[in-house]
Amino acid sequence: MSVTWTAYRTCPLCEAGCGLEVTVQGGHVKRIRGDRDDVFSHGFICPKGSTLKQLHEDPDRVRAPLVRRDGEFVEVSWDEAFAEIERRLMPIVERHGRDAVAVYLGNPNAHSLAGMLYGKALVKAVGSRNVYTASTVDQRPKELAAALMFGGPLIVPVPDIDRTDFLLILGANPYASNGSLATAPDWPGRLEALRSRGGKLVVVDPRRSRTAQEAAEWIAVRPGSDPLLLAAMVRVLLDERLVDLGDVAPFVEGVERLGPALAAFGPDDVADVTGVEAATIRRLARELAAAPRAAVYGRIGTTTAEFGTVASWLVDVLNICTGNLDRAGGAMFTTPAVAGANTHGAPRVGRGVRPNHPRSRVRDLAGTFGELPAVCLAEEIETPGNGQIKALVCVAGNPVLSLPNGERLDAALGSLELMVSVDIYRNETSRHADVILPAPSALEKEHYDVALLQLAVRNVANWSVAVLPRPEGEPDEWEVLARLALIAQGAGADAAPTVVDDLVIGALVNAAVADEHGPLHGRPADELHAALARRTGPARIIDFYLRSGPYGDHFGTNPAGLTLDALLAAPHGVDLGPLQPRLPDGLRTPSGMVDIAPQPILDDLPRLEAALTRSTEDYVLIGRRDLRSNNSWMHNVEVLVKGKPRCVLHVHPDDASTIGLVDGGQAKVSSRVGTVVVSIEVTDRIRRGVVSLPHGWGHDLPGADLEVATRHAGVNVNRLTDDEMFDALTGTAVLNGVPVELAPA
Ligand SMILES: Nc1nc2c(c(=O)[nH]1)N[C@H]1C(S)=C(S)[C@@H](COP(=O)(O)OP(=O)(O)OC[C@H]3O[C@@H](n4cnc5c(=O)[nH]c(N)nc54)[C@H](O)[C@@H]3O)O[C@H]1N2
Ligand SMILES: Nc1nc2c(c(=O)[nH]1)N[C@H]1C(S)=C(S)[C@@H](COP(=O)(O)OP(=O)(O)OC[C@H]3O[C@@H](n4cnc5c(=O)[nH]c(N)nc54)[C@H](O)[C@@H]3O)O[C@H]1N2
Ligand code: SF4
Ligand SMILES: [Mo]
Repeated sequence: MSVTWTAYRTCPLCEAGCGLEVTVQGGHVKRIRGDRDDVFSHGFICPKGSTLKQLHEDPDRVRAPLVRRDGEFVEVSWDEAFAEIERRLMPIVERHGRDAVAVYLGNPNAHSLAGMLYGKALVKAVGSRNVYTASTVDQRPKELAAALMFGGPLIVPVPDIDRTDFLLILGANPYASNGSLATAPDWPGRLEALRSRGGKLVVVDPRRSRTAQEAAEWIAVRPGSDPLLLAAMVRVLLDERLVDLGDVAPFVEGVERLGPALAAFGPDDVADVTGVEAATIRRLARELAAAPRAAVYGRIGTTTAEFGTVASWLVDVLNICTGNLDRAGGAMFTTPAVAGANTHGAPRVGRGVRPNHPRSRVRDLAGTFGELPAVCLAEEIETPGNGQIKALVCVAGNPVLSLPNGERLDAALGSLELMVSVDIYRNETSRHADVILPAPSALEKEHYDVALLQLAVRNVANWSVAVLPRPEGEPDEWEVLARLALIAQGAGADAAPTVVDDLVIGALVNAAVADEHGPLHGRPADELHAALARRTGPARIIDFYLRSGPYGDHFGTNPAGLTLDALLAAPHGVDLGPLQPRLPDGLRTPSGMVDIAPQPILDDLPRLEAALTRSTEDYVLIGRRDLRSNNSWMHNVEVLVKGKPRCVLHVHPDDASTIGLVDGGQAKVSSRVGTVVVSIEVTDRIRRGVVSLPHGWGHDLPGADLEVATRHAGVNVNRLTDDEMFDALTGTAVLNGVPVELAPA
């Protein structure tokens, strides 16, 4: 007899965090559908959500540690795998120092308890300056702008899309991506609701994306020129005396510096380069100022671009100047239940950002928040000298497909003395590993969206239990990271992962007890530890975060408050209400004010001014996402890749006829760093002079073990993107707006 039961959990695949209803029968997943009772997603699900079943059952998923012996991967026990790592890693540390060991943390770390709660401990234990993450091919410019303006990389205002009247989106396509740095299940439904309550959506994108198609207005900006468009809009507000800071006025400093800083960027100055008429820019600025409640929101198209930080800054300058910061229907700050960046510590007190730190060894590029730009990874491996990378620990990352100049990086990874991958697949990147340590499948893990719920458009809390048990003897992913940390620290391959767990919780408890402004100030640490003692691992940490957070039970002093037990009793999540104004107390800048004109960003404006006179004759390449892809790693799921190939180059009909490209034919696309040959789709859904190719494809490399993906290989667009193109302030890669040459193939 097989028992049937239903589990409710949050989908960990993208930032939307939809609630799933998982039916399990006889230990197997029978069906996954949207959880209609989920407090945030109300049953919404995209085509990827139900494929957690296929991912779990994928025969290619790595299920036991693999060690490379004589060029072949062989399965070994966990103890053997860790012993192998210790045996090979420690001599590298001894001979070359800690900087010889690099860490790369990929995107799924932001979606996992292991990555969020123990990733830092691993990085600290390795003790190297060579720390890289997917953030520098993604949102880092927004994080730097937020840190300078509001006091922390995660103190990012999110568009209050459920209550706004006017939403200006630049470089995001939530109909495909389901949103990013603005957590909301069912973006499409929320945008439709905006429209039906009479609101207006305007989309700025070189492509007529699905989101642009649904908008009242599509503005086909030239790639990379968003900051010019945004600067000109600010100029219109200033020139026409439309600036009105609203309730946050007393907490904003530096407004008087905007005018002089942006003098060169009037609508007439930027019209040619942006491809947007001056009259349109003026009208947009006026509409934004006139809307009762409005929000400006920029994403990947604005951050992975040459002036990513300037563009990210200007998005919020517009929000502030139109009185929309921190008000309902504007751009607001979440009050997360767990690990909020500004829900503990002294209000309006912060340490500031350390600019231009650390510096990379080879090119002397600026790092951010203790990380080096991912565009430096290949050269730091290739270039001999003190500090050269000899070993790499790659956790949940696929840099061969996700970083610019992928071919160079592919070769560089092949030259390492040691590479360890913590991954669920032997793919384009982990095929270079000497040891692959598998993470459990998502269904075998507990979950809480520690990072993404900090950026949610509503305050919610939701804990997910593991749906399926881990096979006997298989460690959880946090234990894998903890054991790696212990090895790197010199504690040995046999040290118990609980040592790291105890250190992590101990540090959190101590900090909370010492926090004069927190609810646990002065409480005996022992008492708190005793109250948490029923649990270990991520569950204990989340319990602590919940209980010490803004809605918590504060270990007894607020008995009705949140605890992990309370979330366990609420499998569809707990709704904590719409976003509330957070200023000024939520600020963590050294001045205690919003810095609307941070000097490091103003210092980058001469570079932007130089771009005003730049030639616009080159063809430029941009990316795009598809609802059924998830970066590089879900192409081994048949139901998601079947049908028409999606890795095709979009070309405007006029450009196609000029170059001699035909729909369904092939194009040779070349950039400074490489060439690919790819199928063409001729479409007017893209502006002239721009071509688009999605990332995450190119599954034709030998040594990977991806049966389905190999049959739908596509090409790696990052063989065209250039590791010498980056946002000056953060080193973030330019993945949109790469000059290319096109020819029929
Ligand atoms: N040209 C271009 N390039 C881009 C982008 C673009 O728009 N254009 N986007 C960029 C962005 S936004 C991002 S975030 C990066 C992503 O860059 P990466 O994070 O480097 O790459 P992913 O494709 O997300 O690969 C995730 C890896 O984690 C593995 N994995 C999946 N689940 C788990 C898990 O639970 N545990 C572990 N240990 N491993 C797991 C997968 O098998 C895969 O190898 O790509 C960037 N690259
Ligand atoms: N289905 C699916 N969902 C995903 C992912 C995925 O791979 N697949 N990846 C996840 C990740 S890691 C992230 S970071 C988010 C990203 O989420 P989004 O930022 O919404 O990502 P995209 O869908 O790529 O939308 C970016 C848009 O920017 C446009 N664009 C390109 N260049 C420019 C430019 O210079 N200016 C302007 N204004 N627009 C430009 C592109 O045409 C595209 O429509 O999505 C997440 N969700
Ligand atoms: S939108 Fe994102 S979170 Fe929701 S089901 Fe799809 S992949 Fe999962
Ligand atoms: Mo991303």
